[in-house]
Amino acid sequence: EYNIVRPKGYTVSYHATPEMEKHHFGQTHPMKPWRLTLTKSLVTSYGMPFAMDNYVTREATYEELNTFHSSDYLDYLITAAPEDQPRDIENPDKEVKYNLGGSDCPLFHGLYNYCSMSAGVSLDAARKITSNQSDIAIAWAGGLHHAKRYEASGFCYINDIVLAILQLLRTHPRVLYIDIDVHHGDGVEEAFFSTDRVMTVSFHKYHPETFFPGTGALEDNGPKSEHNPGAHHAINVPLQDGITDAQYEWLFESIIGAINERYRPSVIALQCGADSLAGDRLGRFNLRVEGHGACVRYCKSLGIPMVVFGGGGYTPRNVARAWAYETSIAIGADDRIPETIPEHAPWREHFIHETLFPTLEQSMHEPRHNRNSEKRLREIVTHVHEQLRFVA
Ligand code: ZL4
Ligand code: CA
Ligand code: ZN
Repeated sequence: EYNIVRPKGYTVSYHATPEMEKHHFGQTHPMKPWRLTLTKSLVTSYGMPFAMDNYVTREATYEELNTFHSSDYLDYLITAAPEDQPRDIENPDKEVKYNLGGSDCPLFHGLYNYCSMSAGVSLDAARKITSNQSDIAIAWAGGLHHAKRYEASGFCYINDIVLAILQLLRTHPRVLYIDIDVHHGDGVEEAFFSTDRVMTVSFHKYHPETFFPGTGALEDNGPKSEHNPGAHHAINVPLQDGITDAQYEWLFESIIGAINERYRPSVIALQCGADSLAGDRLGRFNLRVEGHGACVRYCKSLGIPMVVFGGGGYTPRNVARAWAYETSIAIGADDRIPETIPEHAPWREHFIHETLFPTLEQSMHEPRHNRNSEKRLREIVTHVHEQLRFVA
């Protein structure tokens, strides 16, 4: 009814599984897998599935997870039960095995299923790119960028992005990884520290003492040990509270534009964490859905195949808005979908304001003070340009 048709000349695939959405991290935990249900329902209400190839994916196998994660860690993840959770009210973050069972990465019923589902979605998306069956593959259930080879971290247990990039590397010489989650994409950065076939770029709030995970300084560009081909292939864009759409879009286009010219990636992996939006429960920025989506539009305009992942996002109605809007950008329907949340959308009552694009005032009681000076943003761009001189 909104005249949503398949895009001309390219294919978009949408990868999901309703299985993932039924899992719970715990009543008050910020991560709500249910936000994926809300996203899917908004995408469907706008009629977007008509314009895409839609896949319901299977769980990733142990062998697939093992291409990055250690067997010791996976074996524990399979068998660890919520009963193994250290219940210590005095000290909820007491030392635990593989960082599992604390308040950030709780053990919950069906945890292994949740993890292998998320990884399955991202791997499926990456495979559609490597087999040339899709040009933009969407995996909102993925994007769990903090997980390490042998350890869970920051709500992430399995690094589906690393697994997907390993798949992309089978047919692509150079992968550009871009991360617009408000947190530093440390797990993905670290996994590819020693190769020049993956360049990682993370935009994030940086404040080592107070903001997780505390890494990702401007000067951290990959270990500069002798003969490390991966040196200079990690780019970090450390930001402060309150950055606006205009500043973020300028930074994003200056930096990604320069990287694209110099590095010439053959495929892009874009993590679209929605906790960089204004009004996010954990976030600190003043981005609107339009500004967040502009990053997706810019990447698409480069005309390179792309896998699009989810990630953080702790105010579910805004996560659904951003990822539905970004789905519309992928299929080229962003100028055709109405700004008002469809009349017939289930869950419509969750969208307090009935628009896809809430204003800053609608997103939060008081917009955050912007602590990013124009001078500092120019310094960041200059530093990135200097790093790129080392890139062959
Ligand atoms: C919570 O309310 O900064 C977990 C986590 C659980 C329920 C009740 C338990 C109360 C906020 C966060 C105790 C909570 C103590 N519950 C949490 C150093 C910390 C140790 C844990 O978007 N405490 C750790 C991780 C970050 C820390 C952010 C972002 C993931 C991603 C990709 C991960 N961890 C201090 C905090 C709550 C909770 C409320 C919380 N945890 C906020 N920030 C963190 O990049 C998906
Ligand atoms: Ca980031
Ligand atoms: Zn995040």
